Amino acid sequence: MKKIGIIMGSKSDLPVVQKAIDVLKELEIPYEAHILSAHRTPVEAADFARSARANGFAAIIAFAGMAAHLAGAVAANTTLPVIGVPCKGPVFDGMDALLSTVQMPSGIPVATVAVNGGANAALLAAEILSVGEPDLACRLKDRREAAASAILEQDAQLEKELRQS
Ligand code: RP5
Repeated sequence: MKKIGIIMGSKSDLPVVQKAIDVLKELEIPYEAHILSAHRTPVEAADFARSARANGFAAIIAFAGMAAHLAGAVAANTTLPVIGVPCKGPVFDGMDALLSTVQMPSGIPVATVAVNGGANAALLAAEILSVGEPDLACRLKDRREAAASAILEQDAQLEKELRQS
């Protein structure tokens, strides 16, 4: 199976990145995670993106906060799918990173998920990978069904509690 690349602009993004790692591990998807910044290590970030396809990656998830141009800078250097995760910063509650990540000019797409949306980014990467991986497609279906069952159980429990109160 091909790998998912995870890159974060700073180690301070790790709590959001961890949500993605947890999902990839649960789905048994190989991944590599690196700290690579579009402004602090621009050469290394571009090198990673340029060699990603040849290095066996299927998609890249880029996490960054503030003036978050990491996902766009990576997307500029690869034709692999790039998923951007805007991370909440100290001043604008993540709105700065959201707009910086989602508002890519035409021609270089970045599939942007919610602010701090690490889990959904990993699920989207898994769905991309599952096109050529039937076993992974089954694991994704099972996960959806388990999540739906949990909600239906909660619903039944809530109904019971409300009847008793
Ligand atoms: C971005 O700046 C990083 O992705 C991080 O979210 C933010 C702040 O970085 P640190 O100052 O915490 O290293 O490049």
